[in-house]
Amino acid sequence: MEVNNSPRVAVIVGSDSDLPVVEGCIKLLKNLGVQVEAFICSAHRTPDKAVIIAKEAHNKGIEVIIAAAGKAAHLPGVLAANTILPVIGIPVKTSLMGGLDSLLSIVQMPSGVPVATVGIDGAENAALLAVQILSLKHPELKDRLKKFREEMALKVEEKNNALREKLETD
Ligand code: RP5
Repeated sequence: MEVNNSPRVAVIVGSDSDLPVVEGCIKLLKNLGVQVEAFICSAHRTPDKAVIIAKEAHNKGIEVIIAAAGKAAHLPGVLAANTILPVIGIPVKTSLMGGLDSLLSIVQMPSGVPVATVGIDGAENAALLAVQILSLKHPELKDRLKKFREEMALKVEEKNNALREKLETD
């Protein structure tokens, strides 16, 4: 049963310690007009729940799953194994290995079960990639993505102008 026609994303973290990493992701998704459903769920500490969330996601109207995890970061892969929805993995930076452990755990999926992996702590890119996928079905998101890119380019141009002005006056 589909809940409504609004674009909807699930953001799932492996621990509450991952929450600061996904705050920006959730904010950006909401700013772009995407409904967010959030869960704390561990592939290792609550494995049954991870399977249930993945299996029920489609029927709840979720169209993309974003999953952030650190260390032996198996959450995105476990979710991907239990749904055909696209799963975007965010490797969380860790104190011992800087997030390389998380990155390799998420990106090196076996052939047949992909996880679209963004950079370490790449929460904003995860949100944007999710919205780009959603925009194929929800055309209103295309205009918002274009506006986001234009504003981003404008900010770079402003910094460029400020730099050039500074060099001229130095
Ligand atoms: C992973 O272990 C979580 O995604 C988290 O990044 C990491 C550490 O979890 P805590 O010990 O902080 O709960 O499952």
